[in-house]
Amino acid sequence: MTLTDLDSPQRRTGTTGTTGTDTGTDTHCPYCALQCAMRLEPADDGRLAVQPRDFPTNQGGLCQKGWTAAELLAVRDRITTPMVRDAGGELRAATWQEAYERIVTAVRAAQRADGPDAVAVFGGGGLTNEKAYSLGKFARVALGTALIDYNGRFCMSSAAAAGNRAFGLDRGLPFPLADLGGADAVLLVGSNPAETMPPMTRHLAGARQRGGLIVIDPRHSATAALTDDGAGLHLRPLPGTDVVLLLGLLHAVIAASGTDDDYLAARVEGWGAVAAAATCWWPELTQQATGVPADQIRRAAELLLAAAPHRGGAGAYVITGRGAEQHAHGTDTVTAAINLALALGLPGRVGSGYGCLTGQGNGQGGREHGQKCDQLPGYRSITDAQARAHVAKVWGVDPDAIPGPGRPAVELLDSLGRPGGPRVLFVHGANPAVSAPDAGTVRERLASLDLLVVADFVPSATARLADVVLPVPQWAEEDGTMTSLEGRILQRARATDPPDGVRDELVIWAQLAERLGAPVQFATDPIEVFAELGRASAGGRADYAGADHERVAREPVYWPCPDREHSGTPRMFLDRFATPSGRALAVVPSVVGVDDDLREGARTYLLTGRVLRQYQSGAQTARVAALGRPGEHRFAEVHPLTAHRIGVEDGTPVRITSARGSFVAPTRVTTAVRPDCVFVPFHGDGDNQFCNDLTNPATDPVSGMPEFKVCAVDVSPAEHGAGT
Ligand SMILES: Nc1nc2c(c(=O)[nH]1)N[C@H]1C(S)=C(S)[C@@H](COP(=O)(O)OP(=O)(O)OC[C@H]3O[C@@H](n4cnc5c(=O)[nH]c(N)nc54)[C@H](O)[C@@H]3O)O[C@H]1N2
Ligand SMILES: Nc1nc2c(c(=O)[nH]1)N[C@H]1C(S)=C(S)[C@@H](COP(=O)(O)OP(=O)(O)OC[C@H]3O[C@@H](n4cnc5c(=O)[nH]c(N)nc54)[C@H](O)[C@@H]3O)O[C@H]1N2
Ligand code: SF4
Ligand SMILES: [Mo]
Repeated sequence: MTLTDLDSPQRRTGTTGTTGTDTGTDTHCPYCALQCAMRLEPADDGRLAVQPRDFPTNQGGLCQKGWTAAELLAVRDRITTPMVRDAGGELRAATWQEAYERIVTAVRAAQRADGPDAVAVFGGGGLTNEKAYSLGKFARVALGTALIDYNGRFCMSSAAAAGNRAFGLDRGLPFPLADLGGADAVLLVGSNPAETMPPMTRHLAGARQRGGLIVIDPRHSATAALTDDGAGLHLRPLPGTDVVLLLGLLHAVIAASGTDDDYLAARVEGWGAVAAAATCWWPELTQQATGVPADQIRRAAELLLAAAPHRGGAGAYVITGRGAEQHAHGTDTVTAAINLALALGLPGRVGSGYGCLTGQGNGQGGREHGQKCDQLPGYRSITDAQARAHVAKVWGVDPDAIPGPGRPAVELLDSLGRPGGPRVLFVHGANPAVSAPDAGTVRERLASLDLLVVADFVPSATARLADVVLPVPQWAEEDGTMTSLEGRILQRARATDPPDGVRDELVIWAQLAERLGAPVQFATDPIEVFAELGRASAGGRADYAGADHERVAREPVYWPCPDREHSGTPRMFLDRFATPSGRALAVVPSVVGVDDDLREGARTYLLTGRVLRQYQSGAQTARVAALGRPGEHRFAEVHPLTAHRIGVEDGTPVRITSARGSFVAPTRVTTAVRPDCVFVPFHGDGDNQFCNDLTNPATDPVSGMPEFKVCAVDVSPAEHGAGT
């Protein structure tokens, strides 16, 4: 097929031969970063059926989302034709030719009037490595814009920032997940894998058996419940006080003369100032600030110490999740968690470590190949002259033609359609109308654009606002690679043909690039794109040069893997960290409270997070009948004392109001939340649940990550006006 052959059917690559057979295809789940291994087998009804597959991360397990994933391929409202908004304001079916013409005309007009940055791109952490890479190149080379960022900014960006600062490199888990199984203690800070990565909890069994699972969460989450009955400890801080709690834990370790001083002397810089910063946080003061009893703080420190390698323990891990990170000072909180791990001599040791649990399917790879506004492929910096020269050579362009850094997601979304801001936006693999903070304002910004282009396979809330919708294949209908939470590159093989009418995004970008007069051609075969990505990443921090589709299907390949002979790097930092000195950098964290804090008229904290059977905005999982009835995942967890105070019972609708918006949901009375908090899942319910209309767009100064996890709200019975 030539690039100009516009209305021909979707290019067919066929399965790669390494995993696809008549009886099934080995692949991985379409959803989260655990990337559980599965096999898709033809079923009697002509559809595909999911079978779990043994793999080190999921050990043959799948959660309900994985089990039902094949239903996604048959959703009733699948988009199979391009759509454009007509003069009457309705979306109607169109040809590819017409859709492309609309796009090219609008891009040219906007850029003629306002320059290259009149057009912006918003990507996603679920895109394959090949697509993440091509999208970054499309933005910089074909559109010539600096303005690209993605929904991964909402995800683990504070952990990435803290990891880069401390270790000189960010790989979510710098060790295989299965290593956790041998540890005596695992500290989970703001992470709820029992709901968000259920098969992962198998790796916590060892720590639980030895009484060493410690969970820090204001809620008695399903994961906190795993610490019950002597399996460990649940520490329940006031939201947003984790940084103090972690300083208090460090204080207790120091007070017990428990720091690994040989390790600190040999492998860490800046320790003196960090130790000094912890001196004032003795457990009783920490209790006052966080609400966690001092004896629990001491007990947690003892558990960690007993597990630490320098004390003869079998090993310990400190792991952060979104509860620690999604705050206006989440980078500080993760830094405090890393400091605690350094004190115990954990990072860079076999059987111990610090890591963050990446979230989206390709949350790891998606953040390495150029979707971030300040980044080029291979985790290179866009401001580094050498990196620009290297990537420019691979792309066949002049280094000066590559734009500079753009704006991080929250700032980018807020600038849409404003004077001097972008007037055209491309969205590929995200649903910000539901998932961005202060989503009501984001929907207004999206509506104010000259042209919103959304590529998706379902009519997500964002797609429904679009002027042009481009239908794309999904997960099992395309070849590509994903990088899992442990930095392992996986093949996601094509198991079935996409419906007629949809077009692969690699083809879409190539065709648009050609129409926009891009100086170079874009490859459309995922194997070719992966090879190009390998060359672009060569010598960078996330070096994929030694990997290819066939190799990753055959054997474990963890990056960095600089050449074919290299065996990859399952465990990092064993000899040195990736900082210039080779030593980890201990940084003093600031202690800053919640940005939108409690006050008269807003006396309760709204916490947000996830439930087991829904994924993200719900664009995909709300369409899978087996995952619940409509409305089932819309609820507000309210403590019995709060319920009594405001006069509601189980099932009564409550109105939750923040400075930005309001949201109604049935009450679920439970002691799982603290009396000063309510918890709401942020998932869209058939795309019409906007709990993010309430959340605070304040961002972390280092990472740009927004404070999704906590803001001040008023809670009242829905039928009344203002509440207490
Ligand atoms: N079922 C399901 N699984 C998923 C996803 C999904 O949407 N649904 N999404 C995937 C993605 S992209 C991600 S990022 C991961 C997220 O995985 P997790 O980080 O495990 O998920 P969350 O529910 O967002 O947040 C975890 C916990 O943080 C707690 N929390 C809230 N505020 C605070 C605080 O101030 N301090 C502390 N310590 N904890 C706090 C919440 O009570 C919650 O239990 O899950 C992945 N897996
Ligand atoms: N209040 C609150 N808000 C949050 C969070 C929270 O904890 N609390 N968590 C945040 C986090 S961690 C995350 S990761 C974000 C995620 O937020 P979203 O960006 O909303 O994530 P998804 O729902 O996965 O949206 C992905 C969209 O891309 C489509 N899609 C999937 N694969 C492809 C593909 O290959 N190509 C294209 N073009 N489309 C594809 C899907 O159908 C879906 O519509 O939400 C954030 N928002
Ligand atoms: S845990 Fe994640 S990868 Fe595994 S089956 Fe569930 S959603 Fe899929
Ligand atoms: Mo995420």
